[in-house]
Amino acid sequence: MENVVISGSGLFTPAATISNEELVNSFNQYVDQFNQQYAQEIADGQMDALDYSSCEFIEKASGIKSRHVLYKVGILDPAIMRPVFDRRDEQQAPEMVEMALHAAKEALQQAGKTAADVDLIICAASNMQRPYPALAIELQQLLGATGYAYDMNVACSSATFAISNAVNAIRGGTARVVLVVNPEFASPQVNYRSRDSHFIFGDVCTATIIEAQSSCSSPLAFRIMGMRLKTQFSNNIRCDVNYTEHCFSEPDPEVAFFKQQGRKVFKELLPLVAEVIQDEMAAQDVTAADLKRLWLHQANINMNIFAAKKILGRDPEPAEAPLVLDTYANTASAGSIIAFHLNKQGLKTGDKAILCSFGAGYSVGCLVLEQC
Ligand code: CO8
Repeated sequence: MENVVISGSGLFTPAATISNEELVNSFNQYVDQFNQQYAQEIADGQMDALDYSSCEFIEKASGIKSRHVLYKVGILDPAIMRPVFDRRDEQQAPEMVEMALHAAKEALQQAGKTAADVDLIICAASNMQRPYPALAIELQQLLGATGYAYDMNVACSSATFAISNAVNAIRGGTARVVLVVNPEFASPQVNYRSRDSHFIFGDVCTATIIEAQSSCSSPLAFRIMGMRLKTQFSNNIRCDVNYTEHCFSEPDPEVAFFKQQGRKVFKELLPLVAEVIQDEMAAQDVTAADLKRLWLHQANINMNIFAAKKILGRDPEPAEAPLVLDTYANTASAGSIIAFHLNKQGLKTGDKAILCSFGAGYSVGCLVLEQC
């Protein structure tokens, strides 16, 4: 079987940030206004008063201190509480394509490749700004790449599932150099009026170049030794927005938003994640002692530490299982790739590592990597 490597990675980080303090301050102003507006209904027992959010809770429960967003305007205004931005016309690339273009250029440069070398582009993310034409095809045109391109969505596991598709395309002979982009424009899907979830997501885009080891000229590449994908249906992380919404006589005002049962996700997903990683390690004859790094999905600090401990059989050193949650928050499918991109230095040839995503579906995507 042909050896396939990740030969470059890229990251686009929006300039604007929102700290927990800013977010909680705006949320608590909204709570005061709501409770004042509905004081009578609350006093009569027809409605529950809203509770304040807290920075202490957010940081302790999730590890998140701040997040990047494409459009900060509107999010913190208690009368608006959503990103405010203009609809783009057909002549302008949508935000996701624009973000992907930046991340792609860095990944190509790292891999020592140009757009002319790329013959497959996969845009893999939790949301697409339109169903068709595929965002990946617009990116293909803007980059000046040939070959073919398509979009795919496996929520938080979109990046790892797309890398696995890239490996299979290379081994199957339908592509030689694949660009995978993960533009996660999450902020429009966040319900900034929900105390349970207003703090979770940030916007970002990652990119990776996947190619045959025989064509790789990158000074830092990782051979994909093994891949294991797993899905198991759950309603505990869900979004129902879709093109049929306008047909319903009673449109659901919450339909566009991300919803989850965070506790259940935590409990049900972790055993699945540990099983998938351990099964693939066994298949590749890789032991915990061989692992030099764990680039894990970034949804929750406690979840990451728990997963790393289960895999390593001991507490992880911070550098072994790097966290980017504090500054990036949960960035869906991009999270494990950000951890990889920012923390792939410092390993030696032959060192083994795990790159693993997990999230809605449920879905788990695990890659066992070896530094070339
Ligand atoms: N401030 C203060 N208190 C709060 C807040 C808040 N903001 N929110 C909740 N509380 C309170 C609750 O009311 C509760 O109080 P009480 O004990 O009195 O009932 C208490 O805090 C504890 O609440 P929880 O049990 O809900 O808190 P947890 O400790 O479970 O933490 C988390 C909540 C952080 C959400 C945690 O459950 C978690 O991270 N779980 C894992 C979830 C996960 O990994 N999800 C994956 C989602 S990402 C994904 O799959 C991609 C989807 C597609 C992307 C979409 C892009 C937008």
